[in-house]
Amino acid sequence: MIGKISKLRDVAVAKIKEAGSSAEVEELRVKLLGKKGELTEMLKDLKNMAIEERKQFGQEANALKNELSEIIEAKFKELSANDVKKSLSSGSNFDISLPGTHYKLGSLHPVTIVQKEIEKIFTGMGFNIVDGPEVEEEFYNFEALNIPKHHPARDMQDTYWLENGSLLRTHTSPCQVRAMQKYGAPLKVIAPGRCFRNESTDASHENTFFQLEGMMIDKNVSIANLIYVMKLLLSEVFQRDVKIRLRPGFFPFVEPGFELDLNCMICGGKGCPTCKHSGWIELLPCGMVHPNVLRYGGIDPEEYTGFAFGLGLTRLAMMKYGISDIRVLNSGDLRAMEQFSVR
Ligand code: FA5
Repeated sequence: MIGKISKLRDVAVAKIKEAGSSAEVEELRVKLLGKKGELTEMLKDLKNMAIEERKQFGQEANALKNELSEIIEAKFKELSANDVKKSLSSGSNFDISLPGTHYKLGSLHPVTIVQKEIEKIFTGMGFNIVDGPEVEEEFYNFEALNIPKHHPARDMQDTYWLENGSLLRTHTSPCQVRAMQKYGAPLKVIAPGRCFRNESTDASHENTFFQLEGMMIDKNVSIANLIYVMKLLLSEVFQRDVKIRLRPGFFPFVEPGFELDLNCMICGGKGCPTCKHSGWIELLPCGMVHPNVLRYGGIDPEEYTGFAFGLGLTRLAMMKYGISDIRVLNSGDLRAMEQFSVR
């Protein structure tokens, strides 16, 4: 039996050496080592052998299996290297050493990248992410935010009305009331989303842009909590200290209300078209939730207080990535978008 093995070895090694193509080598591999291959067939005789002979035959057969596998592998490599050389020297147009066709993967939009970063920061603080409809009811966009019909505050947000009386939401603040009604207090939510205003566009205004609403309601929530969270948000997004200014701001749904402006990162505060030559970008209005709004949300203002903010997400992306004109972000121009590519 041992003689059979060495005979098989000699024949197999010679045939593998002679093989001229990968297909031939593969055929030999199957013929020798495959399930019905010659070596496998030989091993079937093991059961009829005496113990001593079985041990020796088993060892020899295993060693041959390993040796042939290695020789076959080396032959495959040798043939494929030869194929490349042949193709390069034959003058053929087909160069198999060229890399394959490269299919471009898409990349995330800068606003989406910043949105995801902020979602991570807030979910880390125990906030939930909620959503609201872009086609909104007048009640949620205005009334429930303490802006009754015919109130001059409605003029601050020129609105696209639909024929059925609904509107394209002008801000993400309607999500505040929807979240309060759905989840009650205590509440910690953020609501990123698209907003629409009938505005003429310029370097920092679009008619379609993104905001990210935030709201925290609990017992004893104060302005100190609000300022802490605003500072944390900005330092996490920019990963450095940024210059801001806080000033009083009027929004009927908060009292007191603030405007939080960011020192313009396009011009470093010197003044440019992006900041309308003021050196500051209106970014993060915020305030303590008005008792009427809490009531609309079904929450008792005697028991709970809260803060809310409405971050200009598109403007934040502009500042973070140094994009001086907001219109680039809605342009669909891949040359601009791909620069921020994070997949
Ligand atoms: C509001 O929309 C309020 N709902 C924000 C708020 C929420 C205040 C909660 C208090 C409490 P304002 O109209 O200022 O506020 O818009 C908020 C931010 O959205 C602005 O600071 C700005 O960064 C961004 N923004 C507003 N209009 C546009 C626009 N046309 N294009 C791009 N960004 C805009």
